[in-house]
Order: sequence, then structure tokens, then C-alpha cells
Amino acid sequence: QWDPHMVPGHSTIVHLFEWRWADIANECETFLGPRGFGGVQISPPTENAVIEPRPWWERYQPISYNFVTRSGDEAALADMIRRCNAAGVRIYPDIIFNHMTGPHDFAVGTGGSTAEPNNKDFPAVPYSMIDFNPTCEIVDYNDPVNVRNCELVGLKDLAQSTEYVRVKIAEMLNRLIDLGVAGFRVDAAKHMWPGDMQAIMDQLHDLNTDHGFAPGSRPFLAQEVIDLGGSVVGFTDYLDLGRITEFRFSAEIGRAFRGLNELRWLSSWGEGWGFMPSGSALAFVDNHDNQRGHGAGGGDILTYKQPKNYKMATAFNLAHTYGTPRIMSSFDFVESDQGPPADAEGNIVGPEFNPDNTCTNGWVCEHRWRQIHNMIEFKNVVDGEPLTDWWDNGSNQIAFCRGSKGFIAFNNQFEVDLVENLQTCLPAGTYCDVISGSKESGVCTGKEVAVGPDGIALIVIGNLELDGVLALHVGAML
Ligand code: LM2
Ligand code: CA
Repeated sequence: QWDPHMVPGHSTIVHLFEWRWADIANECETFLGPRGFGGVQISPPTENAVIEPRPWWERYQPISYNFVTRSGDEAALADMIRRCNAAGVRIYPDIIFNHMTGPHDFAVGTGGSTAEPNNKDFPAVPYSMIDFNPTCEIVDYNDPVNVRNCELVGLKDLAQSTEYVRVKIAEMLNRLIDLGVAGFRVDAAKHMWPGDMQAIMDQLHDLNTDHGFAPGSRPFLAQEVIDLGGSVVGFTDYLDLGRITEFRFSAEIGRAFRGLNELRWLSSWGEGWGFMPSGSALAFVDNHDNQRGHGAGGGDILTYKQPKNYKMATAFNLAHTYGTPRIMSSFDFVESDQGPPADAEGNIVGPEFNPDNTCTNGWVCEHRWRQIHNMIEFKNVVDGEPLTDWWDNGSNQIAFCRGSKGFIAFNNQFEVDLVENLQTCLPAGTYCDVISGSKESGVCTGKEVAVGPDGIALIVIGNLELDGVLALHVGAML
């Protein structure tokens, strides 16, 4: 299902990677809801195997379907979902049902459940040997049977072809639907047969009307299918089920804003680049895997570690009409396996906030960067407007309008300023650039731009400025 069921006037999913449920509830009420964020992708809520020294990826090793993790227990989860919905922010849990844990003889979960993974014995579900595919390794990404029925990095592969497994998965998803989630990010969808996934989805409840969903609403799906083109098992198999991660978007936007591909080519961004149809796509600059070299895209991916380029790429994603955007909110890391900020006992230590909205305690909180959350507002203001009046300098300076509601310009030209009289498509007046500042109590803390009666304005983005983008919208008219 393709509709994320967001509240009108809200848009965009933010992945609050490894956040605690209690912190997400506060974030919905104090920041995300008031600023028009559409929803949160949350880390997996299902109990996972405890793996020392607590890498982030232990959460991709489920041990039971009890909702108890380092993010919190079921009561905290339920409270968070209720409070976020009340704040106008939807919740999409990351769900792992391709597999259970990896090859351990004995495992203990974050909720105290135990399992013997090598015997494929998970009594807390319960699953036993007969619920899994025979052990084999994924070695050939051009063989659909091998990709779907063998083990991804040794993770015990569930047989979703059996009715019992389908029922156990559907029961778990229905418990989340009943708690008020709006849909799911489906981990490792590429490693499951589309027909098996359909059979599971057919057993799901409609979304819970007590949380403001229209009667008959079906759960949103963001299926994780890594497809950079050229492989036999790809996104086309999953188009009938719901939205799909467009990994070529992530790789190509990284190349463009790293200066490895001229920005003028972005004039045909989207289907024109061979991406999947806009209505099928989840569009992102980076995700929790490829920001640290896992998954796909390699060294072209932009992350918070290249802030100027990253903010430009994110602004482009949020200004463009293609796909449903998801932005990443990270914890700072040095090692790719490193887990979230935690105390000596392994309890996650949540973020606190500076006066300028940024986060402390090792949390990067890209979604709280002014240049990024102001672009969420931009996206909400220009909602439904077409992309018009593309301009470029034949190289790395570009600009475009969103109808008569918004205008954005980018300068990625090496050692050259952008100084141009450009058509902004906006009504005459003075506007606040929401990248270099914000409109606060009627005053602009950044650049002011004067738009003439013909819609033309002098746009300046110096190459040494902190940000290589300038954005105007009718909500920030002075
Ligand atoms: C995903 N999408 O399909 C997730 O986005 C990705 O983060 C998950 O991998 C993967 N699928 C499985 O859910 C991560 C991480 C792996 C890690 C697994 C399982 O990228 O490195 O594998 O989670 O925790 C780890 C070890 C690996 C080991 C495996 C099993 O890195 O060496 O393989 O556990 O013990 C023997
Ligand atoms: Ca599988």
C-alpha cells in the first residue's frame, strides 16, 4: 500500500534510528508535530538477541515477537504511538520477518527470552526447525530461489510459505496496527517471495480508527529492496505490494551533490533517470545501512559527515516532486558497527537539546538542523504545486519553482559564486531565505530577497558560504 496516511499539511518520514520510545513521544509533541513532520520510522520494536558490545545491528536479529527492546517496552511503545498520532505524526516500525537471529548456539533477548538459534528453536514465538528454510547461504543474487530461500549473512531464514509462519507474522503486525501504527518498513523484502508477503498482508487489520485513520485504511509499506539495476531480483517484483526504497536515488543524488555529476542533469530527475514510478518510491539521501558502508551505494553516499553537500542533497529531495521522502536522523559514529549512545549497563542515553535546537549526547539529529526542518516546511507549503521554470548555468548552478509558492536555487560550482537575476515565480515582495536563516516573529535571521512585480529576484549564493542552497516560499514572506 502506497499512502503513508499522513495528516493534511504534514509530509516526510524521519528515521529516528535507535531512539527510545519515550524520547520519540516527546519529540512528536515538542518538535515533529508543530513543525509539520509526517511520520517517524522507528527502530525494530521486536525483542532482539543481545550481542556484545551492543552493535546497532543486533536489532536486526529478532528472538521473539515481544515488544521489548533497548528503545523501551510495550507500554512505552503504545504510549509513544498514541501521543505521536495525537500530535499529527504517524509511526512506521521497521519490521524484520525474513529471518530470526544469526548463527549462535544460545541467545538471550532484550526482554529475557532465550533461544537456540543453531537448532532453529525460538520458544518465545514459538518457532522450531519446521518453520525455517533449510540452511544454505545466499551466494547468487541472480537466482531468485537462492535469494529468497537461503540465509542472508547467516540469519535463520523463515519459511513464509507455511501458513503457521504467516499467521505468527500477521499476528505481530496486527498487534502493532491495533496500537495505532500507520504502516511498516519491511526489512529485507528482497529476500521474501512477493506472493508470501501478499498472503501475510491479506491477513492484516485495517488501521485503527481510534487513532484518526479513515475506515478501511490499509497499512503503508516501505519495502526494503536494494536494486541498483542490472540484477534479476529487483524492485519490479514488489510494485503491487506498496512503496519501495529507491536506492538509485540515494546513489545518484550523492554523486551529483559530491560534484561527480553536473547538477544541470537533475532537470530530468526521477523517472527520467530510469527510477521507479514516483508513486512507488521511497526517496532518501542515505539510510542507516549505507551511511556506514553497509547495504548499497558505496562511497558515493552523502551523510551528515559531509554537511554542506548533505544539506544541499536533502534540500533537493524535499523541494522536488519525486517520491515520498524519508530523511535520516543519526547518532554520531566512528566505527561502522558502533551502537547508539549508551551508559555502562548498555541502556540507551537519549538526546538533550541545545538552545539552537541541535542535539547533545552523541545524537546528530539531522532533522533538527535549521536547513533541513525549514525544508520540511517548504515541502508542506508547496504541496501539490508543479515543478516549473527550471534554470541552470549549463553546469553546477540550478534553480526551479514550485508553482507560485516556492523557489529554490543551488550553487555547487567549484570556486564560483552564483549571482543571477532569476525567475522565482513568486508574488512580488520581500522573502526570507529559509536556509541561511528563518522568519522569526516577522523578522528574517538570514538573507532577505526582494522579488519584483515580474517575479524576478537577484539571487546570490557565494561559493564560500556555509550553505550552497537558497529557498524561498510564500510562508516566509516578510
Ligand atoms: C537489512 N535489510 O535488508 C537491514 O537494513 C540491515 O541493516 C540488516 O543487516 C539486514 N537487512 C538483516 O536484517 C544488519 C547488518 C549486518 C548484520 C545484520 C544482523 O548490516 O552486518 O549482520 O544486521 O545483525 C551481523 C554481522 C554478520 C553476521 C550476522 C549474523 O555483521 O557478520 O553474519 O550478524 O550473526 C555471520
Ligand atoms: Ca528469505
